[in-house]
Amino acid sequence: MFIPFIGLVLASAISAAVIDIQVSDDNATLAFTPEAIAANPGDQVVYHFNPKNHTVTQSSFAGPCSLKPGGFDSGFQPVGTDVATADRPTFTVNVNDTQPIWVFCKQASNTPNSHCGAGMVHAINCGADGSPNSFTNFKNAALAIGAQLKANSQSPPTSTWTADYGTATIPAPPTPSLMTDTITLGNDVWTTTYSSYPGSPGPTPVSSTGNTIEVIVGGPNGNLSFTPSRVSASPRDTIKFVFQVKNHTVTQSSFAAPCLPLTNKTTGQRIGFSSGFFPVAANTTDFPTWSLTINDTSPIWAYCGQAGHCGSGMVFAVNSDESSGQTFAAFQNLAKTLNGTTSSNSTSPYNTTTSGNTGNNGATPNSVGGGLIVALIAALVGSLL
Ligand SMILES: *[C@@H]1O[C@H](CO)[C@@H](O)[C@H](O)[C@H]1NC(C)=O
Ligand SMILES: *[C@@H]1O[C@H](CO)[C@@H](O)[C@H](O)[C@H]1NC(C)=O
Ligand SMILES: *[C@@H]1O[C@H](CO)[C@@H](O)[C@H](O)[C@H]1NC(C)=O
Ligand SMILES: *[C@@H]1O[C@H](CO)[C@@H](O)[C@H](O)[C@H]1NC(C)=O
Ligand SMILES: *[C@@H]1O[C@H](CO)[C@@H](O)[C@H](O)[C@H]1NC(C)=O
Ligand SMILES: *[C@@H]1O[C@H](CO)[C@@H](O)[C@H](O)[C@H]1NC(C)=O
Ligand SMILES: *[C@@H]1O[C@H](CO)[C@@H](O)[C@H](O)[C@H]1NC(C)=O
Ligand SMILES: *[C@@H]1O[C@H](CO)[C@@H](O)[C@H](O)[C@H]1NC(C)=O
Ligand SMILES: *[C@@H]1O[C@H](CO)[C@@H](O)[C@H](O)[C@H]1NC(C)=O
Ligand SMILES: *[C@@H]1O[C@H](CO)[C@@H](O)[C@H](O)[C@H]1NC(C)=O
Ligand SMILES: *[C@H]1O[C@@H](CO)[C@H](O)[C@@H](O)[C@@H]1NC(C)=O
Repeated sequence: MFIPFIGLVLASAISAAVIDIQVSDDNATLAFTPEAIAANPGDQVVYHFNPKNHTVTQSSFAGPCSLKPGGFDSGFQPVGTDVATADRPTFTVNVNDTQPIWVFCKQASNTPNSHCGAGMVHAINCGADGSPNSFTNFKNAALAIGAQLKANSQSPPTSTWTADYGTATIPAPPTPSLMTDTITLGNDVWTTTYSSYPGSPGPTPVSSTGNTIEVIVGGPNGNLSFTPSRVSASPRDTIKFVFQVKNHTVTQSSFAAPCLPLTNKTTGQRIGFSSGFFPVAANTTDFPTWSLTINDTSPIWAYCGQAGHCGSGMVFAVNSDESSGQTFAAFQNLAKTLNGTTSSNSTSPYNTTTSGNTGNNGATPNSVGGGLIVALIAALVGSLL
């Protein structure tokens, strides 16, 4: 009865391996070497700390640069350049199963100098290349967080945000956190990296086609609104705009320029969506529609391009972060302030500025994140075809 038990212990002791990982190197490279390994239950992974001041900290696939609740953490291990290799500290992780283990260095966390954001991450038993939880996807998510942290740090302090035209100060944009998720929908499994804002929906589509959300554009008695004027929508949802009598559009803008088409600040090219004009005669009963697919959870701002409509408050938002200063109401007030007939004299919710300012705040961190997200979504859509 005892003999098989001893046999088992011996077998596992013989097969257990010790796997050495270098944490940085004598050139202060921000990397673990090797970056990704496979290990069997019972194996020991020994991390060797090299000069500078690093950590071996467990994270999760969804949050590559954050301590996983209950996860392991070596703490900071400062090593002088004069310390001999044999005297450098180590940290050992015992592998208990074949589940993936995600690791990062937490030095300078949440700053533009984040080691994790520079790609200093490591994985044990991650998915194979091409699979949703591959090391490549994990490291790219960490690098995206680093890029976002750098972009955020370049944004001016709150007091200097101004509208792109006119003379109004505006609330600072919300700071998104980049999240990575593995999404399963039927037989499709993929990863997505997305900007998460407080109150924004998650990246999980309700189905491969999403929900349809109906929005009335205009309405009886010369109604100059979108109804509802703010919606929450998940990726793959469709917003179906139903055009009422008159001649409206739904055209994408930005918070800082509420009544102008969204453009690329560098090239001046229009990059946003627009329905174009939908003239609807007074006796119409069958109202034309125009649909927009939602690709991510970042805030989307839009307006009606018909003369005078935007300035009277005919604006629309998807997934605006209502816990930030950039709420739907603030956006609508800004449109009225900048394009309304009473703009120059009306009491604005924002202080108007008289000093010459650069008005160059359109290069928001959002646009950096947004471009990235669009690219990832495009890749996702492509992979599903
Ligand atoms: C450090 O960099 C030098 C020069 O690029 C290279 O020759 C050397 O192999 C590197 N050392 C390590 C430990 O990577
Ligand atoms: C190592 O880094 C941590 C976090 O930045 C810091 O608090 C600590 O003082 C550093 N240790 C040394 C010896 O530089
Ligand atoms: C393996 O199990 C031991 C004992 O429960 C635990 O201390 C250790 O943290 C586990 N390893 C990992 C990677 O979770
Ligand atoms: C809003 O005002 C700006 C600046 O005067 C102007 O360029 C823009 O065309 C206006 N937008 C609309 C929809 O009237
Ligand atoms: C704007 O255009 C430049 C040059 O083509 C491009 O590199 C950049 O990614 C664009 N930005 C956005 C937000 O589309
Ligand atoms: C709709 O409005 C646009 C812009 O004002 C105008 O060019 C177009 O002629 C209008 N269409 C109709 C049928 O009134
Ligand atoms: C709608 O009214 C216009 C004139 O205002 C008329 O020319 C047109 O025939 C009417 N259409 C329908 C479907 O009744
Ligand atoms: C989502 O992507 C599609 C296809 O690229 C594009 O036509 C659409 O305008 C995008 N939606 C938004 C809200 O940008
Ligand atoms: C509005 O401002 C203009 C100058 O910008 C001024 O001439 C006009 O008297 C003001 N109107 C009111 C009602 O204050
Ligand atoms: C607006 O101006 C008043 C008086 O100059 C100042 O006390 C207040 O802080 C300003 N508000 C903002 C949001 O800048
Ligand atoms: C347009 O007007 C607003 C108020 O100004 C109402 O809240 C909306 O319900 C109305 N929309 C429609 C389609 O009539």
